[in-house]
Amino acid sequence: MQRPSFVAITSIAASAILLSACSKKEEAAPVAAEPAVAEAPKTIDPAKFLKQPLVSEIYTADPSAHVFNGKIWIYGSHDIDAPAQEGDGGAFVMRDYQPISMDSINGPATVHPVALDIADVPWAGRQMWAPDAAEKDGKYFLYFPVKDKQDVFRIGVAVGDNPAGPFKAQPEAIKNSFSMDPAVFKDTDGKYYMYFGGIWGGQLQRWKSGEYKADDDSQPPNDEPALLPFVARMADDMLEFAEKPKAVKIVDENGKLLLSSDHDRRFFEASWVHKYKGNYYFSYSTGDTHFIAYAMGKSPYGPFTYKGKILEPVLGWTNHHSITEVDGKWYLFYHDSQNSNGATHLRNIKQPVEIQYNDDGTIQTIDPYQEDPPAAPAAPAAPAAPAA
Ligand code: FUB
Repeated sequence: MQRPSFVAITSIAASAILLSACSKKEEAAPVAAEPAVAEAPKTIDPAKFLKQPLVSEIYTADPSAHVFNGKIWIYGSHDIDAPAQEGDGGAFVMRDYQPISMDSINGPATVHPVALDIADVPWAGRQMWAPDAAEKDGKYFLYFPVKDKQDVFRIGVAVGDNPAGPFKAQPEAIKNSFSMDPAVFKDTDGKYYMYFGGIWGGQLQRWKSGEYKADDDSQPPNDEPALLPFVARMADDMLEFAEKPKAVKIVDENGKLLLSSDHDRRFFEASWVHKYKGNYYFSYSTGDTHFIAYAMGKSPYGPFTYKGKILEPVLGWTNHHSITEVDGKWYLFYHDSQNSNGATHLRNIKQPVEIQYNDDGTIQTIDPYQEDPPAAPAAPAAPAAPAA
């Protein structure tokens, strides 16, 4: 199914109107040209979408789904409609987290009260982005990226006795943490690993030298390997890394690292790891090409070999997901901007969709639309406005 026109429409609306997520152009690698004129938001027929918004009373994004005590818990960003701030990804000005729970995969979803507010994180400056959570020995750990008071993304952890929170933030960020989009994976041997990182607005490029350089937003040249996400095993107390973070290699079928120019396949943000039939799957967003891609490996540290796409582009600039087993089936959780008619910074988590594995362990690509892309509606309409 082809949808060039719709992808173009959504990308245009997103990037032109909304100062898109992580939208800074790289120096070396080519990116799609941005339109000169902003288009009005489009009202899209709900029937076009494969799945509907999970909740609509608030804007939600970046779903990290887990099963805790037999219930599905989703930890995501809480998007708000507020003036964009300075810098790449400045439209994402989120300030708190509200977990969502479901008793069953097709059942209704409950939005819980604020479980962590930026005001209660002593070291935080601005922009609470995509979180994740983990459970160990009856305690719940909420991992979150936020810029510190020097405007550097760090990853924090807050602890609670209940999956709904409230969570109490540690007084400082996790030592040696940097960049954003933490995802915590529990291996079958009981060890936990955090994956993290994101380029452009996620600041990963500023750490190329191993130290933070605020004025270096360049990406590697086109013919050099792309920047890589990082992984670190968690300490027993789940509050710190047990080791120095290591780069996660994503390679092609010949074992070569994906190149900086390879925007269709290279890592951008939104790390997630799951394990199925003994294989580790590292999945991620390709950012400016808007795919959820995945790579397979034999160890939680990688290397991971690129295998393909799990999800085609959705409505809105960002694409961010998680993959979780519920009652013996595997589901993709993702978001788009259906409720705001395409506003990239006002997203909604969607109902989960079951993923299908092929016999060789590869995953079938999901199209987030029911049918061919909708034509632009005749008259632009104001975005729907759930309460922030
Ligand atoms: O929600 C803010 C940022 O947008 C996330 O951290 C990225 O993954 C992208 O979804």
